[in-house]
Amino acid sequence: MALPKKDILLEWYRQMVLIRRFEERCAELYQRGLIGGFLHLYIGQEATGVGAVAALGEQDHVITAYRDHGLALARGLDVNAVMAEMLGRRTGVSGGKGGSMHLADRDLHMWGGYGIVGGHLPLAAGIALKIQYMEEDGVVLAFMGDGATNIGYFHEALNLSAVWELPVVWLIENNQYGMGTSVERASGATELVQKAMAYCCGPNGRGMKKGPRLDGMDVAEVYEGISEAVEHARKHGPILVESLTYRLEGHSMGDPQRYRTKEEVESFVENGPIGRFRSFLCDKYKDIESTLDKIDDDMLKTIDDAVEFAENSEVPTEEDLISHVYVE
Ligand SMILES: Cc1ncc(C[n+]2csc(CCOP(=O)(O)OP(=O)(O)O)c2C)c(N)n1
Ligand SMILES: [Mg+2]
Repeated sequence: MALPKKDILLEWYRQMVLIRRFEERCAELYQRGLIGGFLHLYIGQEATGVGAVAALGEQDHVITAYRDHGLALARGLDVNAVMAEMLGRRTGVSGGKGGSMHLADRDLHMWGGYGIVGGHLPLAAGIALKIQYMEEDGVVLAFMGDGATNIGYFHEALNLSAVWELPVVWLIENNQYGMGTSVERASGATELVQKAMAYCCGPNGRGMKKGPRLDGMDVAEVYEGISEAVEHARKHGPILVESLTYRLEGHSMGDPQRYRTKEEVESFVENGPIGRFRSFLCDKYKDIESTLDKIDDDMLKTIDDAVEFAENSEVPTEEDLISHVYVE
């Protein structure tokens, strides 16, 4: 597959920097008590989210677990409204009632943000069943962590998607840990994409396709791999893909990280997705550095503006507490 044009590559760079700066600022706001509840950062995993979402069309759908800020921004949710949601404001994408783990937008087919590990996977199958039933063209891209592949919901959802030949790309973001437990300590199979084999090879070739293990730190490789997977899902049904990545911050804020060494984390910082893509762009295009610097500056300003917007927005009212309980 040919690499997309320069303006698209620059857009990927912009999105990855936007996500990184957004989350660094969220960490500060959390320390200051302006963001409450839990905060799970996506720092280190940006290439997986940006590359994978870039492979989708408008008709397609995204669903994920609680580590959802990067995917919401990559899917094009307004950065001001996402920041407002983080601060629990009325102008937030979920009216300030969802917060960090529930970033959703119906029009953009971004279904959120779920806190129960694996709990969103049957929902992904349900969205895909609706697409199939209504004879629509969409595909569901369902992100999950490595830890979620050990949960019952994962197996139920994958099984049904194979039986019904649903248009789903199941994407495991293998960041090597589920909270403080490494993949080796939690999963019988450590090459997680092998789990597709339990649901492949049905009658007449029906079933789950075992997809690739992608280098999740390389945005272009993820884009290419997920583009092919989306095409497969649209034509033939479900496919399981694994993206090998790394969470550079703790599981959530306040994680003492006793389960890994500083040296291990450092080795991934050096080879992080943004620096790596920046070097790639600088090698490929002469004189691009000033363009990248400008993007860096613009994203800082974008985040400043988003925080200002959020801080100046009102908090939900008492009436908001009981709104959106039933469909109106
Ligand atoms: C059913 C359930 N069990 C346990 C938890 C507590 N918990 C929250 S996150 C997490 C780890 C999940 O790891 P993984 O799926 O690899 O996602 P990551 O945090 O690495 O993105 C656990 C066990 C939960 N939220 N839901
Ligand atoms: Mg994990």
